[in-house]
Amino acid sequence: MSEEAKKDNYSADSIQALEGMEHVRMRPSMYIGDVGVRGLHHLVYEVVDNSIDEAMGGHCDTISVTINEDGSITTKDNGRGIPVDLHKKEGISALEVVMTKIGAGGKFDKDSYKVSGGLHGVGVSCVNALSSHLRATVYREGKVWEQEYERGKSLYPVKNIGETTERGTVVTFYPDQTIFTQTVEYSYETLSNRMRELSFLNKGVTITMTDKRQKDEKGEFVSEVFYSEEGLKEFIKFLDGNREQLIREVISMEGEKNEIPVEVAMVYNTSYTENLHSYVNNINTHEGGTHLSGFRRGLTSTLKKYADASGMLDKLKFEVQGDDFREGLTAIISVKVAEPQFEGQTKTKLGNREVSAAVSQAVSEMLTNYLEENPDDAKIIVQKVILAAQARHAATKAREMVQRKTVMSIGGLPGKLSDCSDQDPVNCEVFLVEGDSAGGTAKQGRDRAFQAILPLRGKILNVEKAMQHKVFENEEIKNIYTALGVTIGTDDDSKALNLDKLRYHKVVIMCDADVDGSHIETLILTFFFRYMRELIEAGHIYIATPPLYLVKKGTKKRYAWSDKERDEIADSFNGSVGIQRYKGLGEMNAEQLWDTTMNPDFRTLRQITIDSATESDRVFSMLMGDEVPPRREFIEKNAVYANIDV
Ligand code: 0RA
Repeated sequence: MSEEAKKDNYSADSIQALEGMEHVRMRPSMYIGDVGVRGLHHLVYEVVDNSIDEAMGGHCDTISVTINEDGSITTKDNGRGIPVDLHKKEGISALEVVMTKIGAGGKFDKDSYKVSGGLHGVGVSCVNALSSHLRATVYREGKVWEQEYERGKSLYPVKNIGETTERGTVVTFYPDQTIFTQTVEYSYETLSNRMRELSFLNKGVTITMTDKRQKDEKGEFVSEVFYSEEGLKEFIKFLDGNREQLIREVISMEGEKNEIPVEVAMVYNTSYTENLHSYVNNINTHEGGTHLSGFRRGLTSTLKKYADASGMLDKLKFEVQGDDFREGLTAIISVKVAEPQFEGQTKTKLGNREVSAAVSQAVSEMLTNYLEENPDDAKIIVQKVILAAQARHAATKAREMVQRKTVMSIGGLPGKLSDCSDQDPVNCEVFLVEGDSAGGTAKQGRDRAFQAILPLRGKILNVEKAMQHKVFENEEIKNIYTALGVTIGTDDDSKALNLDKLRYHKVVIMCDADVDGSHIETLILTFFFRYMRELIEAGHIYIATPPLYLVKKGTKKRYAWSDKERDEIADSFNGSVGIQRYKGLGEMNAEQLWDTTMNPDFRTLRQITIDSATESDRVFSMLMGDEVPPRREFIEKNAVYANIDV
């Protein structure tokens, strides 16, 4: 048989597999969510999840992820290695089945405890299908095996390439540029945040993240090693590092309830925000679900019982509610569920009924013990709850005011809002503009058919430091609620935002391109993050990018958004040029503002997405909290919204 014929014959065996793989390439979003930045990073998580599975089964304790010089990714683990023996049904090596068959999932042994798996749990074959090239190297039972693939098709049968005393799997892949057309560039920040998170969620596993595209001051590749001895307890300390702890210790538990592994850690701090983060099989469940409601139920009932018995609530004139127990609470709940049912808009809400009771019981036991053993802290917690209840009482009134104003449609709109004429929210945009004067320019420059302007006066309230009722009493914030037309859920357990009446599908924050402007931008983002997170998650929040310079020569004019661009334009104009630096939006006239920043044909809007809820939480608490030194250090080192992936 000729080489060609052999190849054809070989691939004929795997026609079935290729069909599945072709489908992944045809409809990648069905498998990895999207083909943008998120989907690109998802490829890495998908491979690493398999390594984490090995670790959870006790077969692996070391994982590394490397961004190579050429932009490809290499993951390595010291697990059992993907099996390479003949897969009887398929008639090819098990390695090839794992790499080229969709839905093979990977594990054939029934008793293997597979609960990890990415958002979609699609397996490494998906990564292979979406890579222009992939190489899998397996170290197993004394031998080294290898196979390479192009766009999911194997280039040759699995071959033995040597001997070894090691164990594990190494995968190197190049994301396919014809699939990931937007970008194939990996963010070290994004990947390392996820690796850190995974190390907290899987204590005892060493995860090394390296970026060979960058070197540090010492001339070494940028690299971090993540290892957590105590898991969630340390995760809480990391998250709350910028907040002042109210009780001595992080309260934590780990165990199994009704055969469901449950881990919980929590602490109270002096802030007024509630920070609950929940995970199922290492996936952040943004929309919560049964594990979160189980946590809430367990927390409320246990604390309420304790508070009632303590007599401290006797003087209170109204009932304490669920919310009151969670003010200033930071908690992480992590459960492992064999067959998770994910629901909700982004499929990040756990639906399994049985999990609720398991978590609720676990939390009750943990808290009951803690309160008994730490009466001083118990008292501090109850006092905090009472204060929260009193503040909520005041806040309810303020919130109802916001609510009432929002519900009134015509005439209820803020006086400062210059609305657009189109009534269809899908077409409409609202610009939140810093200051009345820039607001005036924007009002002149806009296309009034679909663009509305809401000027905000100076610095808006720092919601990170304010109690809830102060937030709802604030004029600028009330204006934002009424202008956007969103209302706040009234049921006790959720302050969920109602977006049904959202009046604009694009909400654009437009601030000066200077330090003050970026501070205001951060304040507004903090507000959206803490009070209207659903708007960010639904992709409605954007940042406008006004230019920094106008380069002029005679009648030739061009705008520049960076120093580099300014110099390039100046060079291209050759000869002496005039350069105008825009310090603020106010320095542009209406036409310039339209041309550069508001006209949909030419502007660049940066959409705000939440890359990692826990990391955003940490950064906002740092940027906006009381602890000034870390904030300064952070702002000096990074862009203000470094972790909000825009
Ligand atoms: C299939 C079966 C087994 C392990 C794996 C796949 C596996 C996949 C990956 C991907 C990256 N690292 C991995 N490590 C293991 C079970 C192996 C056995 O039963 O010996």
